[in-house]
Amino acid sequence: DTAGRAAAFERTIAADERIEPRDWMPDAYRATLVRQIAQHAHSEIIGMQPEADWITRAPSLRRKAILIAKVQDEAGHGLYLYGAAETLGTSREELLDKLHAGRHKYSSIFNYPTLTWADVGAIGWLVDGAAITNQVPLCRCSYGPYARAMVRICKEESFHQRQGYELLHTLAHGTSAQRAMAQDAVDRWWWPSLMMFGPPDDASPRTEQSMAWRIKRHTNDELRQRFVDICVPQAEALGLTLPDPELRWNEERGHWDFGPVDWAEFRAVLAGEGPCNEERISRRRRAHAEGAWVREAASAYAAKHPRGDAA
Ligand code: FAQ
Repeated sequence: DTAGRAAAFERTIAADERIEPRDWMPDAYRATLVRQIAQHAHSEIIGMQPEADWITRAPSLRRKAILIAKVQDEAGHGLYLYGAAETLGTSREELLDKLHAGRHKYSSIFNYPTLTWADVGAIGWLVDGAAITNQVPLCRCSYGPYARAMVRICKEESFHQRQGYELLHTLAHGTSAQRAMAQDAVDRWWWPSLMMFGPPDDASPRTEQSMAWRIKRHTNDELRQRFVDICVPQAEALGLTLPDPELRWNEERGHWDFGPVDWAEFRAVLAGEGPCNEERISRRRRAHAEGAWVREAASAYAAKHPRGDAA
């Protein structure tokens, strides 16, 4: 009966064990996971666009090869995540339709433009850095398939983060024009990276329930603080500054204090008014339409070669 199954669900959560696809789960738990995993998956594939703009303009063959591999990894992350959402009974097609119709969110960060080559470095260092800080705790999320997808994604994200850091380090130690380009990129990406963690705790409607279900393990503000604490010494090592005059070590708290985030800007980006919202979604729709023949061919092939047939 439902009461018994609900009790079993609660026991599994309380024991810090994993919920698996065939287990009973409350409808709201399922809906929350689909929402978060879909938003995450969409972020991965929309997130390919800002950096892909620099593939043809990468300054060397080595940098080009690295960037192609990184952008390809993001596509892979999208696939793991759409796969995790499928285990909850929602098809990839349905989720993509909602993204294309503007009914699903993706991370605010990908609505900002990549103006120079140094932005590729700043994205790796800050955006991938923020993503890892947020995602490492998700490896212990209560839903098994999402937690397992996160383990693999985090390993690849760490590599991406090092890539960005190394790129920025090279620019920061190059000519004065290269140094200025690196600093300008960090100035533009810093605040939007802090927004990736979501609204402040007192304005985050989802946190409490998601923490109770052990989907989230920390609040948005806790992770944002952790990220700031990680970045301050890294910026120093890079020889770059973070664009916040209020950054100050707080001995009592044992953390870096930082200035106020512009939440009005965050809300505007979520409402579709960021610098690149329209461009990102129209390019995604176009890519999907242009890929229709690939999906058709793959389905036709699958129909001709039943499961288990060697390709
Ligand atoms: N952008 O109550 P909360 C990447 C929404 S990393 C847009 O705090 P929650 C890697 C939120 O969904 C980026 N929307 O919600 C990469 C909710 O919407 P709803 C993706 C945001 O879920 C790197 C509403 O605001 N990572 O892609 C944002 O408890 C480089 C209220 O917020 C993930 O998705 C935002 N920044 O906490 C790829 C991680 N923040 O549905 C390419 C998984 C909040 O109520 C290149 N997600 N919202 O209307 C999470 O950890 C959580 O969903 C949070 C939000 C922490 C993002």
